[in-house]
Amino acid sequence: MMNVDEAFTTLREMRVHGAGRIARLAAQALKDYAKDAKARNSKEYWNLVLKAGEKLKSARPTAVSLPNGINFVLYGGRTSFESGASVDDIRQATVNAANEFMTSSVDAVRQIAEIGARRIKNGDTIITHCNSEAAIGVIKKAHDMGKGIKVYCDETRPKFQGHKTAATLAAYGIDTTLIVDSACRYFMDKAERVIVGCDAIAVNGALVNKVGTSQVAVIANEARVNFMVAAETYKIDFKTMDGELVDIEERDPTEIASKEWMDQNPNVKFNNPVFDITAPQYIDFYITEKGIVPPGGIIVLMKELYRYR
Ligand code: RI2
Repeated sequence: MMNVDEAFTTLREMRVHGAGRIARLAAQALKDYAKDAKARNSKEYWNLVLKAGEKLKSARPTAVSLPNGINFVLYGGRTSFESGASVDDIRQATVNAANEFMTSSVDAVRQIAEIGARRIKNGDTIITHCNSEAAIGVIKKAHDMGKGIKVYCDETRPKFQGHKTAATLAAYGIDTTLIVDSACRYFMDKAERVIVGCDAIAVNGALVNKVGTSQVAVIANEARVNFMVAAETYKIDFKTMDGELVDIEERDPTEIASKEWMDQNPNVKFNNPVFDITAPQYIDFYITEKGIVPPGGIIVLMKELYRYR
């Protein structure tokens, strides 16, 4: 059990990362809060829950799974609140929605693994970037199916989440090689497929994912290597439908240079965006829990899921 402030700090400091995991952690924290919050009446109770939800949503700006997960939970509670229900009934509706979100999020990762693994052929060499639960699920499933795959993992500066991916895949018995990000083009000639995760999907089918993903996609396109994205549908960013852009999280420069080096080089400026945008023309398809979707099909999914925005 984690209170809202602790969850906020855990997310902000990236002690838990990965778009799916952060959404589930936030949904769990909101559920725990909703379970215990004390109020004299429904309006007061609902305002408290809304405020807690807003705080959690603000912990990280880019991974839209976070606001979408929270909005799903709030949708459950709000429907009950707007029907004039008692505090206890709204409480129960909010808790139920949180449980539903967490269960369906885990299920989605499992379904994506099943669907995506069928797109991997025997003996494929795969490149992956960063640390994505959904992408790892596909790779593991292909291995379980006896496809004899080999994986190159970009180390993924600045936080080296690729090390985590490499450790996970190697421990699972998969032939795994860690490479530096700048060696990606060198190894692309050896690959048949790239598979990455997703932090957000825009209305035009563009992918927002860990910085460096767009370079990998352009290189894959040049080498005619299949580029696939493993993405749960709650990573669709509804605000892009109204023309809003996805905020790109800029993190502390100490992630890319030491304090000591900065002091020695006071005229050097720093930029540390942690996500970038891959244009739809570089993406072959998204693997979602609802099936394979080309970038141009994202708008159809958006319309279907719009009520949770
Ligand atoms: P899953 C991560 O972001 C990476 O960008 C990764 O590709 C994406 O979330 C999706 O991860 P961060 O939280 O939901 O490490 O597939 O900044 O695990």
